[in-house]
Amino acid sequence: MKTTRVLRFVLTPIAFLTLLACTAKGANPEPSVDATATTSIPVIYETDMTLDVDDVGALAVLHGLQKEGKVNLLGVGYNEVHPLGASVIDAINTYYNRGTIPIGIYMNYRGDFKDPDPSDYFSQERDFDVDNMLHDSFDNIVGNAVEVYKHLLKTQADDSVVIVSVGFLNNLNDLLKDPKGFALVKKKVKELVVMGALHDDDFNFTRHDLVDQTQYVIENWPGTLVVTDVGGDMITGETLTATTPVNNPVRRAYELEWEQGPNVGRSSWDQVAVLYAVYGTKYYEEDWDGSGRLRDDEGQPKFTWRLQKGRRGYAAPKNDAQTEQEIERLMTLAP
Ligand SMILES: [Ca+2]
Repeated sequence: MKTTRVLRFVLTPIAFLTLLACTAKGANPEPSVDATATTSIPVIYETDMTLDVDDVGALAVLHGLQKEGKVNLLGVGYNEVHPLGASVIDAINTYYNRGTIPIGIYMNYRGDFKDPDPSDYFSQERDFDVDNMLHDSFDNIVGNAVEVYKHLLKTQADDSVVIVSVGFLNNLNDLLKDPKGFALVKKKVKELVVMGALHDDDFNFTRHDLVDQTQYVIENWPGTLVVTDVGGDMITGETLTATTPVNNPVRRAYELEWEQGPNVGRSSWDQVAVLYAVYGTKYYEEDWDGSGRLRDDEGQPKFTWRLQKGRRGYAAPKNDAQTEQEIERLMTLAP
């Protein structure tokens, strides 16, 4: 509780002022667009980057895909509540020369975010933690996630944006409950890809007492929502130390996570979701039959949804080894 309350008072004014400053400067409000991005997929990445490190790997994959012209990363939503989360995301974006990408953070006004997660790769107050790596939080918007989403979506082509959620669904719940947010999602978003177990998820869908928000998003998302839950056995990030420089925050995060040191990888749930969002049926089998099932945080049945073509689906890699290799390749690409 204490952390939550402190966060609310520390982050809210900074974020609000930053958002105001960016608007007041009269700076071009258009999201950053790479010159090569004309045929690429506009993506918003929604992450809980804190406890586990596959969120870092998945952001690296998105930057790799952008380098290859396949993605235009419009912004990042942060659905955990660690006060240094935005700095870590910005440090990674800065390493890839995209430090002006807007970052939307969860505003815990209702205090409904229980037991925030700690991190091994930031917040330890060591000089070499990822939040202390090179970045500038004042050259990009850092604001309320709902406002950042609306700002990003309004300038995009209809039915074009893909949102990839690899953490909790609190930001997207708030976005749907905002009337303008809902209208923009309906008009501009092509697909939402969600990392979470199709049946009885016990982390992304229930942690922090957010199971009602999860149900709301799965029930009310106005377009296509596809779940992925494969990746536990796919270990990636093992070659970051050997193949990328010491100033790479992705490498640093993997070395610090669980205090595991160099040349050790981690499961790839979040990268699997990102790769599906961009590669689709080239690498994945889609399933539009059957159902998904949500349990509450006590493990009791709560909600069941039907899979249906174009509305609710499930996707898994056709070939785990091929997908794992592609993730490792993209995670270790130079900026
Ligand atoms: Ca995650």
